[in-house]
Amino acid sequence: MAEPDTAALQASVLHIKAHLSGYGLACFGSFTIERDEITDAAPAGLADRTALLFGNAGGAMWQHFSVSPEHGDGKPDPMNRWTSRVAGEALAVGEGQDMECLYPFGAPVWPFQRWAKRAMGLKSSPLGLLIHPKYGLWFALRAAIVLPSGGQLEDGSRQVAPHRCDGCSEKPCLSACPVGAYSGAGFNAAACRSHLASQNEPDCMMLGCAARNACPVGAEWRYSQAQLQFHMTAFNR
Ligand code: B12
Ligand code: SF4
Ligand code: SF4
Repeated sequence: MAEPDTAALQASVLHIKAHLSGYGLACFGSFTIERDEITDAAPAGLADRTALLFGNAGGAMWQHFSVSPEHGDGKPDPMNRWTSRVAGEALAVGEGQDMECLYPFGAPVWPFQRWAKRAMGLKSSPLGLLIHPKYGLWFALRAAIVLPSGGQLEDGSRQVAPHRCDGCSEKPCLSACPVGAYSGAGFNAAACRSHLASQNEPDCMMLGCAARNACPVGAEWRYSQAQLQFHMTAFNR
């Protein structure tokens, strides 16, 4: 197969980024898909291809999602359906022929955190969530758009982000959970869920995970109460 035209690809990528930016979804950088990350259920030919990672930080995406038809239609997985729709539109607008869109939901389970580490130079916080030097814990990954085979972008620069947890001696995130769900042994989802289900514990469901809220980094990017409640409800289904 012929190598894609770099100028045409750059133009296509600019359209895709602009379209997604209009929905509060930012491009967080690019990475290469490694062979051992491909599962049997994956579309063929993804190995060694460059992909762009898209996600949300703070409340930018919520402004758009919260007024979308998906948010109000009462059907399951509204944010996943909204994401698929707007990413599909972006590929159409950008004439993204021979591109694939991969998502952090559904099957197969793609290693989005590993990809974000490569694309953005991030590291994990003690909570398992990646921490960003500016947005703290208040960002998430929504889609990876895989460029055509052989497609390269001119701007392949990578930054290694400072890891804010290194300079955080008190680590308030580790002592804020009332049931100690975060420990050196990983995240105890069962303990968290049973606490969230107890009738006299409205705080995390109303205000968001106390451990995540305890982190001082990027506090100004914290999600709104409506967005926090939406994510907590989705987690606790
Ligand atoms: C399965 C899953 C969960 C499971 C188990 C997590 C686990 N122990 O691995 C459960 C349901 C518990 C979970 C919970 C949450 N999750 Co989750 N989850 C995933 C999912 C779908 C797959 C992870 C996976 O198995 N990857 C497979 C391996 C091979 O890929 P990997 O990148 O190498 O794996 C990394 C993770 O497993 C991670 N990890 C290990 N332990 C833990 C523990 C926690 C709590 C998390 C979040 C990650 C994590 O470390 C690995 C190496 O970096 C990812 C999306 C995705 N496709 O990546 C989101 C994802 C990791 N979750 C995410 C989030 C935000 C959450 C929640 C905070 C949701 C919420 N309420 O908003 C909660 C945390 C609980 C809480 N009280 O709030 C984000 C993390 C964003 C970030 N800043 O890093 C992701 C990337 C989804 C997204 N759209 O951005 N999650
Ligand atoms: S409270 Fe400190 S250790 Fe915990 S996530 Fe935030 S910066 Fe990292
Ligand atoms: S949501 Fe509440 S119970 Fe669950 S891990 Fe966070 S602080 Fe702990």
